Amino acid sequence: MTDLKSKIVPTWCPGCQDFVIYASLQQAIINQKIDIKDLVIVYDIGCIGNMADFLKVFGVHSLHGRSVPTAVGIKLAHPELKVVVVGGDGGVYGEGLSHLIAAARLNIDITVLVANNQLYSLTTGQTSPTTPKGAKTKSTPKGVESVPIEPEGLIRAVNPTAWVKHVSCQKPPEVTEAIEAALKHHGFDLLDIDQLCVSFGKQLL
Ligand SMILES: Cc1ncc(C[n+]2csc(CCOP(=O)(O)OP(=O)(O)O)c2C)c(N)n1
Ligand code: SF4
Ligand SMILES: [Mg+2]
Repeated sequence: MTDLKSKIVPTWCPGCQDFVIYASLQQAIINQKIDIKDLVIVYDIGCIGNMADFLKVFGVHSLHGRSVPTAVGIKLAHPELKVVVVGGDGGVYGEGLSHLIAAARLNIDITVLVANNQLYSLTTGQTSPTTPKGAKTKSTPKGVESVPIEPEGLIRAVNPTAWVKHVSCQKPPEVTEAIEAALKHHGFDLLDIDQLCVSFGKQLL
């Protein structure tokens, strides 16, 4: 696994479950014997997007909410590449939701991995589209009034053939297994990964 790590030590908070996704993704790439020259990872912005600095693979650290269209562009230009998105719930389900739906409807052959901590964490814990109703966050001190979006159902509604799954960082082997399955699948994949933000999300437990 040292081959896939960059020289930069991850800056995530101690105990952040982004470490689980980081390790699982590396393990899945190794288990699936993916040749690094055939892989591109497109990172969104946010704590999870900072993985761009910690992995030694070809990649693009894109804009907040624009990782999916960047990945779609790479895939259309180079269909032979395996293209993976690594983003957060704020970027992929918030600012980038219309791009996610468009890519899913067209069944673009990309793998979207979402670290769903139900918060905008890099900016210190504002509510995101998946924050549970009633939850108190920095931007909703009286509790979130709206219901959270449900990504799996949303994607299945626009593409019944899409590969969609939800796993939790509480069970790291399942995260690795699911990433491997997504990497093997042809067509659009969404893996929603429940991830605890230990600094701003303990009240969501
Ligand atoms: C277009 C744009 N809007 C807002 C921001 C500020 N911003 C940076 S990271 C972030 C939150 C990211 O949340 P999420 O995507 O869930 O990732 P996390 O930090 O939770 O891993 C925001 C709002 C930005 N960089 N660009
Ligand atoms: S703020 Fe939250 S999501 Fe970001 S690194 Fe710290 S624990 Fe992880
Ligand atoms: Mg988030």
